[in-house]
Amino acid sequence: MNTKVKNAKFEDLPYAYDALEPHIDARTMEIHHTKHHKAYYDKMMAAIEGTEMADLTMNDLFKNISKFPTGVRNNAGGYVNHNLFWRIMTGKSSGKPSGKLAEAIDKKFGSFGKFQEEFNNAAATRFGSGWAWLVVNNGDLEICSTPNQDNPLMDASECSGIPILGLDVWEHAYYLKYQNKRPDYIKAFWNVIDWENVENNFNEATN
Ligand code: MN3
Repeated sequence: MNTKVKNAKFEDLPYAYDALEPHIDARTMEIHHTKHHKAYYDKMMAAIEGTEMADLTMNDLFKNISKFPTGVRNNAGGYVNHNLFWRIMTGKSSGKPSGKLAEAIDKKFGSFGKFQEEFNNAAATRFGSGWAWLVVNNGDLEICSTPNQDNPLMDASECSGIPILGLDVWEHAYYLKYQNKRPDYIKAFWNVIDWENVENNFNEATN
């Protein structure tokens, strides 16, 4: 987020497209990354070229996003949201958080199970396209959701904080395998969370 927008890179996934099988299928991952994510990136780069936005850090762009065109909000959001999404998943999930993050979840939500319930609810009830988030807001964990490609770091976002875990609930993220059954996709997501990376995000956000 400290990189200048004009220097943003479109990166490969940190694992193979089939790494999250059977929970998230390879075809979905490949289309999601090479078509959807790539399109957000390309459109963002085209929109910022030659403007004052190009020299802002991504962080400053998000903090001032309400001043800029909606197309930038949508495409820069899509670019950044997916960067986070890929990195908080793995084919070798530990299944549960540990360390300081586990303690903070228990303290805030009562138990890991209650945390899951609340997160599932945020993801299932987000109408239309959007994201469910676990954020650190003023040092405290919160669950929330946003429409479209909004990110909690944007000044115009419905929820605020530093996102440490995000779930894409756009139909393109699950329709090939789960069709209209978003709750089944949400349930499957718990099998592929990279808790080590989420805990790193938590530690950075609470520093
Ligand atoms: Mn997506």
